[in-house]
Amino acid sequence: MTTLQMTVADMACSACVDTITRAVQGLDPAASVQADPQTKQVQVDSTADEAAIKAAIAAAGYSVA
Ligand SMILES: [Cu+2]
Repeated sequence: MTTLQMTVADMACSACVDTITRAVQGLDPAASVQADPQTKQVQVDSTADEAAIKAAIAAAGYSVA
């Protein structure tokens, strides 16, 4: 299990959080996602590859750094 901390600057509301959570859990159903639209920080605990998680979030329409 790896903990990743990312910045998703265009995450603006709880619907964005839901979209991002679903995108990550589509990759790894066991992933834990904590996302805060205020700070733009997303923390993911997952066994999935970092690049794959970032790609899934990007595919959902968000820019991830
Ligand atoms: Cu939103």
